Amino acid sequence: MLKTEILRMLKETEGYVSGQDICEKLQVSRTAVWKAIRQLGEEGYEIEAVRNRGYHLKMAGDILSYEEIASSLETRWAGKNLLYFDEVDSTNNVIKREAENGAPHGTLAVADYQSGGKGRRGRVWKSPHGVGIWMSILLRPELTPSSAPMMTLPAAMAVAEGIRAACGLDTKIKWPNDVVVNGKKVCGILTEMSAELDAINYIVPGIGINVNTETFPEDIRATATSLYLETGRRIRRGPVIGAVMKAFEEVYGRFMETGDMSQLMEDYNARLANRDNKVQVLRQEGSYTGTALGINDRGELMVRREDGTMENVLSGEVSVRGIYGYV
Ligand code: BT5
Repeated sequence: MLKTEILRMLKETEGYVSGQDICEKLQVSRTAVWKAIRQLGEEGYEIEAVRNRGYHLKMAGDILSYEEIASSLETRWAGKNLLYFDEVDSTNNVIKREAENGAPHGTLAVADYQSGGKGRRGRVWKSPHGVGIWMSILLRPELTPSSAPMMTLPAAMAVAEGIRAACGLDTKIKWPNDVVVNGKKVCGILTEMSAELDAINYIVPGIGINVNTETFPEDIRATATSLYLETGRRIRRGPVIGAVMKAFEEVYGRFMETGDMSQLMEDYNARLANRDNKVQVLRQEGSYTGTALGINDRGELMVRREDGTMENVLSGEVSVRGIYGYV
């Protein structure tokens, strides 16, 4: 799309980009360029036009749009098929519908607002306007259905790495599906799938990142945080999406070489927030406490119970709570 390509050129250039250069590089008319620049202006980009010099993008605010995301992606397949919505019920639902209609591996749906954001087990994921990244990606891996829940783990690693690359902020992972800073949740992941008995049709990791949220509703104030609250800076969402997707391609590649966490285990455990912590494993059959030692190559959390016996906790089976707080 022309607007995306122009935006990409403007972002890559410190000074001015001449109208002539844009026309030549993108093989379009002056009028088409002028129209696209005007539309970008209407979307909120501040683009200076100076006679004989060309166009210059002033530091953009945090705008989320198709063009903003597309021009931030440096990936081979993740997000190549991109869908953007100002408002949607849940990007996981969007991707599931797309998957049923044959959308390709790597299709990415991003929304500025979700009216029905979902957490696990029917919980609600608060997804207000203008301050977060609510996105889901379609994966069609050749794996056995029992491996699918594990996909949450590489997704969490990609979020942690993407946040580090885009904002220089170190985060930890609370097994299996949260990314945390200072013991508070900055990101949650919900992985859904469709499978036959012996094969996966598709997997949908849905990622919610609180980016510029200033205050949270009362019920999650003590446990939730945002990139803005942790860095003290306004963060642009486009580059964070780009960095997370780039990191995701890399970790997904390493995951798929073996179809499990064996190559990622060490990096994952280095970022594990609950490592060596006392945890409470909440199961329907009854809960118990122990010490979280790290994950194994199946992505299970290895817990040493107080009587010394070892348990491998399967994600999706249980919730893990820190005894001294949320992590
Ligand atoms: C999760 O569930 O953490 C998974 C969240 C996944 C959200 C993404 S957004 C894109 C995609 N589309 C969707 O509809 N969902 C995915 P869980 O571990 O069950 O945690 C849910 C709990 O987190 C809630 O019960 C609240 O206590 C808390 N919570 C809700 N909204 C929050 C937020 N914005 N930030 C931090 N905590 C939140």
